Amino acid sequence: MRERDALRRSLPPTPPAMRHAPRLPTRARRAPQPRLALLVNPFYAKDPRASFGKHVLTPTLALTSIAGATPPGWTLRYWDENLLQGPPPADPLPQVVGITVHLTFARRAYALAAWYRAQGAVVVLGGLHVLSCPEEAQAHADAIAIGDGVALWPQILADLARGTLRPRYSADFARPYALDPPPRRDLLPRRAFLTTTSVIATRGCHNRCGFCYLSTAGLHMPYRLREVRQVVDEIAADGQPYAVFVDNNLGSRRDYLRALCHGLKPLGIIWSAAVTIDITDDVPLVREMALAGCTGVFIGFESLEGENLVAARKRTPAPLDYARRVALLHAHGIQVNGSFVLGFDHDGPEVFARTVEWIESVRLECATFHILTPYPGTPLFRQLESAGRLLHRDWDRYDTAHAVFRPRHMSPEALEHGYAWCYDRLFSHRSIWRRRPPDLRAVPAYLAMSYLYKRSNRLWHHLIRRELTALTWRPLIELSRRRHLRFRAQLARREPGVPGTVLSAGV
Ligand code: B12
Ligand code: SF4
Repeated sequence: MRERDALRRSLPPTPPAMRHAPRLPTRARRAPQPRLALLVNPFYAKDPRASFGKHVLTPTLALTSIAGATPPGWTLRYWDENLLQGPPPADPLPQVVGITVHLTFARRAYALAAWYRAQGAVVVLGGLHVLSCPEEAQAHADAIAIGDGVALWPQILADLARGTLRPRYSADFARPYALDPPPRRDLLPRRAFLTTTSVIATRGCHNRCGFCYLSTAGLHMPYRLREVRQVVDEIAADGQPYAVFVDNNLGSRRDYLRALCHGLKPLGIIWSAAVTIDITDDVPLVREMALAGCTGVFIGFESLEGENLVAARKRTPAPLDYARRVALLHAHGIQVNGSFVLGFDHDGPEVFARTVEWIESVRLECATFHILTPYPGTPLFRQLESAGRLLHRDWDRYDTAHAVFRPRHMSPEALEHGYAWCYDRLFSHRSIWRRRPPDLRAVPAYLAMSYLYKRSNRLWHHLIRRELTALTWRPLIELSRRRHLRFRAQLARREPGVPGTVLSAGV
């Protein structure tokens, strides 16, 4: 306990706006404006150890996707509480408020629902947490949407207009993706995000790891692909230099990714995506990704301990071979943001130093740490619950920054302490410097990006409030894009299979 307090003291003070949702003012019941719909992304507390910048990297795609499916005749408004612009709009009062719910911000979503309902608006809740805990969500809404909101939102609005709203709507994620209309990115405050082009090409994953939300009981999410043309047109229409794919795993179907790269190449933009490390089995595909603008991949390494991966049912190459695979991505100018889960059953207190030292030794440009978190409905949740190892069900703390279960080889406090230590070490000057690219020409851009992303939390608060995110970040993106275009011209001239130096200063 004393250790934890010492850690808290070592943190710079977090601005209250990053920790607490805005107060909801008292308002009387009144007549809502017919056919006005408001879509809300609720506030969540930010972990002061991690970067505040990541919360304004891209907007949630859930709300813009639903917005795209809104029938004609409705006026739409979009509100993201994490942009720190004060309490959400209520004047005029919308007829319907759609709120997206993840478990970490479920409490805030329910508070918003109560506030809007008390004034006379109809509230619809949807999102991952509604799917995992429908009974809980039902108590807070006029209607809940379980599953694919793009299919359900038009039905909900039609029923509402007819006065036949039902309390519960369900849809799986199996309908053809080509039917989905393009997301309404025009509703977004464009200056507030690094890029408004968060985009999705596929749904699902070839894996089903026991801790992943994809293994939630009742979630039917077959691997679905969108038409390459649809995805490329959507990206081109948004006109941004950088796109972020929010797919669970863009590399699950290699033939598809190859075709997508072919379509993306002429756009001349840069992009990043989550893939599994086995993508490096296919070196020509990695090359095609690089030639198509990929400057960064987000990879769930999860653990360097093979037994943890087996227990989690993650099919992945051996951790001993990870370093070679990372080097291969680097040789193609692709930066690696690794995701690591701490607190598995085969993790002892040595896991923290071992993980960070490995990250430094292979020069991962960035990494995120997550305390193992059992999401309700997953095999991991059932396993820990039946073993009596869950500490509580306070969803606010199921944010991967808190230990919510009893780890096998350490105390919950030691796990939280180790997690915080990992971030402190990763964001230290020493670690940033140790992970610099070997090519000196790429170092200034790497340092600028690292310092802005990892060591500017106090600044981020102001940038977010004043909607300066795009303005501040954009020059670095443009620099990365230009370096990438030069790099890829060289790569195209190189014989496939010949490793090169890292020139790209990608995102
Ligand atoms: C982009 C992203 C982020 C971004 C932005 C998140 C945001 N709130 O907007 C950033 C980087 C900030 C982020 C941070 C975190 N994230 Co995140 N993130 C994602 C990611 C990759 C994409 C989300 C997305 O846009 N999906 C696409 C949309 C279209 O899908 P969808 O949300 O499921 O929405 C559909 C339906 O659910 C439904 N629906 C959704 N909302 C509504 C609302 C209404 C009214 C209706 C009718 C329907 C509806 O319709 C939609 C269309 O079909 C997902 C993984 C994934 N691929 O989904 C993880 C994910 C959502 N994140 C997760 C986590 C754990 C976090 C963190 C807590 C991790 C951390 N410690 O950093 C933080 C904190 C954020 C928080 N407290 O929620 C988990 C959530 C687990 C859970 N059960 O809730 C996920 C699933 C990743 C994972 N594999 O575990 N994240
Ligand atoms: S590989 Fe990643 S996205 Fe796929 S099931 Fe495992 S954790 Fe989920």
